[in-house]
Amino acid sequence: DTPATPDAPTWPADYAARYRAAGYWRGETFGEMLRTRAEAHPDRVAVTDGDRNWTYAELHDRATRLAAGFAARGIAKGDRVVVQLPNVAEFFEVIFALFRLGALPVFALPAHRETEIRYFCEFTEAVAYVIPDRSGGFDHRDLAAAIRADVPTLREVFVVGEPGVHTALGDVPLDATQCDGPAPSDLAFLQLSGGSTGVPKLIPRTHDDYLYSLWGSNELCHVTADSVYLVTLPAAHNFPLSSPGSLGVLYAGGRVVMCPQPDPATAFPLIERERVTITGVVPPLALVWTESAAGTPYDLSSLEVLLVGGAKFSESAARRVGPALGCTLQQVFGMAEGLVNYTRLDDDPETIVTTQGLPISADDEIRIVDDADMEVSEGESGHLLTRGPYTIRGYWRAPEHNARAFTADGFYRTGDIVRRTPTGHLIVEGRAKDQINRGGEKIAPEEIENIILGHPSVHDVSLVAVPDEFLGERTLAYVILRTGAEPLKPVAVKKFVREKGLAAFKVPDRVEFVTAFPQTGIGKISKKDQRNIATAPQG
Ligand code: J2J
Repeated sequence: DTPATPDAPTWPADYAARYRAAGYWRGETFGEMLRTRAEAHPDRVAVTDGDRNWTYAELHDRATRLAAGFAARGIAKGDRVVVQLPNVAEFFEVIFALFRLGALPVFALPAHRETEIRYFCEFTEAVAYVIPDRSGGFDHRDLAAAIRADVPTLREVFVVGEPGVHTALGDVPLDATQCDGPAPSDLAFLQLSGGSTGVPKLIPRTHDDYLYSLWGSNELCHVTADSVYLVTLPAAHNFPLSSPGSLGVLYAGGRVVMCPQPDPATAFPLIERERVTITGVVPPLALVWTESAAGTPYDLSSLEVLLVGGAKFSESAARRVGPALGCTLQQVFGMAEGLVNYTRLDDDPETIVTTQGLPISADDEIRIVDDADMEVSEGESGHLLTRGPYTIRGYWRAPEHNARAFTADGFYRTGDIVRRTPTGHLIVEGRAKDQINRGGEKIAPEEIENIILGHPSVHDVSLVAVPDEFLGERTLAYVILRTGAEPLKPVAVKKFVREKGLAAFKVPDRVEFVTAFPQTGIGKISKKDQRNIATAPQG
């Protein structure tokens, strides 16, 4: 008998032993974390969502009962459950119930549509899918029914709200079933990678490693039981979840406030009403908030820290944050694969506005290398490689990709180009991976190119980033039509992508028809030349 193939590479035993000995991995699980907090301060509010205030005792009780209900419905340790919820309190009820069972949430974003969800369900052999009834004007129940009809492993769809043909979360039976929970070294969930390949990769995070990233972040972001964190970005994204995010604040015994929309008209009144102390936003939102703060009638004085990350924050915009919002800017350069860097709250103001910070851990190993994997000289820019106590050693069920994305000795190739200042702060200079960063939302060109190639009139396509003042980057699809094909309008290409059922942010912003692509010396498409052509002055 050959041993079962593990789903993902993990830390070698000597590294795991070192991370435990150093006190990073404390042998806790998410289930235990919530239980101990609920015992220590049952009546403190854990989650605020509109007029609902769930105490720690209530959240724990709900999660416990839902875990039993899920178990009664046959969800077991190791099973995958795709969770696609907007910023509602039930998000935490569901994920803590799954954590208790050792079932793995697969964190979909609210923007994902049929193509992405079908892939997550098929690839992870998910047994269940959790959705809202409607969100952002979209009815998730029909999509869920279509996927359930096609994906044989998918037995259950649970709905927050009106269930339609599915099961309401509130109707899950509540029989108390005993089950062995997960071990601290077990996987807790699968997070999504920003991606640079045809299909998104899944990131396996353990209880041990993720909990370390939380309390490590809490120290650097000064999160305590008095902190009130506003979940401004989509709750399931790694940034608002863990940097220090909702889970960091729950770890500390603080309060999490759900923000249904990130615009100032929604967020500012919530900051005033709930006395929010800390939140995290992407650069385009930071710009909008900074501009709106001037004339706002709302009292934002409770806000102490604004984290900005997910994409490069321009120095000029960074300078405006403190004065406009009356809080400390904290830049964060993180990734769902692990490594997270923060500027320190007591860094001098120049460092805060010009760098993307230092790693959480003294044991985050950083290498900055050239194309041949040789270390560059100090201060030069190069590829960022990293290894450490909360950075994965491989993606889930992706051995071929892992061979490229990790070095033989386990460093993750981030695809980011950085340089290091004499104080060790990292500055993000660019990107080597074929990924587009549209205001923090990541797009893998290959995924969109494969879809556009499915259009009968299209011979070839190349998706590139073009600079954008607001979003940082937008997308441009260069399309070569088949000889003899009817001419197409740009909108027809966009419509084609949209109708395939993809997150709206992946629909190309611009489409241009060309007869050939610029080539590199060895005959590959030169995306660099295409980006340059796109930005060259016209005429
Ligand atoms: C430049 N590029 C950045 C920054 C991320 C905290 C914050 C962000 C993420 C995140 C996260 C950047 N300046 N400040 O998970 O916990 C780009 C890099 C990086 C990629 C990771 C967190 N902050 N980036 O954005 O997995 O290219 O995580 O490799 O979505 O975003 O994307 P993602």
